[in-house]
Amino acid sequence: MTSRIAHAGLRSKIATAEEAAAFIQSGSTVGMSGFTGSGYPKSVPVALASRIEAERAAGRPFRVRVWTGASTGPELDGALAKADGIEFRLPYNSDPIAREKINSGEMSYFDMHLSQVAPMAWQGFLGPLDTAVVEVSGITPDGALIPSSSVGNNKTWLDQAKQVILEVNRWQSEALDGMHDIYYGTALPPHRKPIPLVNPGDRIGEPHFRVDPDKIVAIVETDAPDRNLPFSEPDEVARAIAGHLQEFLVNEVARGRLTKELLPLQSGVGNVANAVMAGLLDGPFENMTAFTEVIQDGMLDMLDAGKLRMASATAFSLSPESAQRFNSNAHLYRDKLILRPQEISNHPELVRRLGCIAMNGLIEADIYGNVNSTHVMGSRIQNGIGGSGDFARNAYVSIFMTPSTAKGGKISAIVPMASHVDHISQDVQVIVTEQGLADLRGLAPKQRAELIISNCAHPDYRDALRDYYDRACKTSFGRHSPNILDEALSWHRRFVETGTMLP
Ligand code: 0RQ
Repeated sequence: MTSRIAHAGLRSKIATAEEAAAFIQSGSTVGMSGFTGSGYPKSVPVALASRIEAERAAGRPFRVRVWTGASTGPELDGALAKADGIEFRLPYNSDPIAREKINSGEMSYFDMHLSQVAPMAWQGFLGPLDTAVVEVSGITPDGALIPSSSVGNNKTWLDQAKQVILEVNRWQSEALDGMHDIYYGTALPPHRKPIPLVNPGDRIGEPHFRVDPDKIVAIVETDAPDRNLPFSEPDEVARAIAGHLQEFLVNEVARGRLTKELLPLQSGVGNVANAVMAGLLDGPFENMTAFTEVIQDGMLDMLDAGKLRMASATAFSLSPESAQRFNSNAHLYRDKLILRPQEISNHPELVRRLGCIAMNGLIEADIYGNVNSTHVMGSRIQNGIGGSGDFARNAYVSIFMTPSTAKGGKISAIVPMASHVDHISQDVQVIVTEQGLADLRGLAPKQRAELIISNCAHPDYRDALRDYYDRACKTSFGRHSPNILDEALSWHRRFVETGTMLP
């Protein structure tokens, strides 16, 4: 097996995962690579988890602070959370074990806008970074690092960490080399300059990461697949949502507000977002582009079909089958895909300049169109805000989509008052459920409520919402966004007490 480490001097740093994990101290902060199940280190975190368990068994408590790009895989968040080894986590988590620890109050979690992680680290708000653990797909003869299937915050971790551990994963396709665009032009205020990107396909940086070789303490060679969850086949509900969205976009073209190329697409995480991409595959749009965070199966299909001209993102988020398909044919995508640091893929300046069409999932929306993307019943974190805020506030049009009910109909996704707000009504311009679409642009709160209740709410909850709204209009303290304070969150209380929002 040929080594992917082409720098002769760095070969002397090759170590086992256990030897590498021994460089990490309890109480320290570790910046790991990884973004939605791709490009995360796969062997050092597992070795670290074993060490944490052994230390604890010997009566020595051992926990670390973990920073990443976004969610990772079971070998990172899952293994470390299971070992009870994470004291503090940022900026995004979707691992079920870590979620339980966060929701039971055992793990602190700072859920933040993904574009803000690197700037905040540079500004010093997050504290010092002790160790970077970064997966790469190779090391060049002059010691530059060829990124892997996600870029995330790796540039920042490599620059800021006192010591660096690398995993060189030969499972990653060698054809990834040249697909990345690592921009080194960011600065802190007051020295910031405009980011010179005016098209989603512009290259403004370098293909590789720079790293100070003296900081590298260990290099572990791996051969392990990224582990993303498979997407479920779009069901009737997802297909209906995709259909309403498609109709909306066709209408926008007919009115001359968009062309057939649309504008750069941003598509969020999850099954519904993937189904929407699948829907666009059959739509009348051509030569589209994406300026987004993750490339999902649906986008790969659109690239294959020639519907999508190119996609810019920070990571892949492919099902195991699509990851295999991409790996075998990666060279075919060389001119069509660009992976960038997440501070660039999600940069508000760029999202606003390009005029992205943002499409994100939600947990619940209220009748005025405030959106909760993160908290179940106002207190249990599901995943995190991720990049949805970066895109929603700055997009050309900000669309949120969801099935109208959750948990088999026991929860309404449209509620009198959102139990937590991630996206204020001003950042929410369109809401779509399988029931229909509400175009809220230019509407005042009461007009928004009429439309959301009629078009988006499930019939099982529609009358109750209308009844609440009618009474609120008559009795509310203010009549701009009428609410009945004692009742606004009663649907959530009913669910917590009885297991259903239905009376
Ligand atoms: O939980 O699997 O335990 O049943 O939430 O819900 O309906 O499968 O939808 O996969 O599209 O995810 C908002 C979570 C939607 C996602 C959210 C429960 C539901 C299920 C998933 P189960 P669905 P999706 C940029 C964009 C924030 C980050 C973001 C998300 C699970 O889109 O995390 O937008 N968004 N990033 O049962 C209780 C409700 C519920 C509910 C759904 N009202 N009450 N549970 N669920 N609605 C990309 C990145 O940032 C990486």
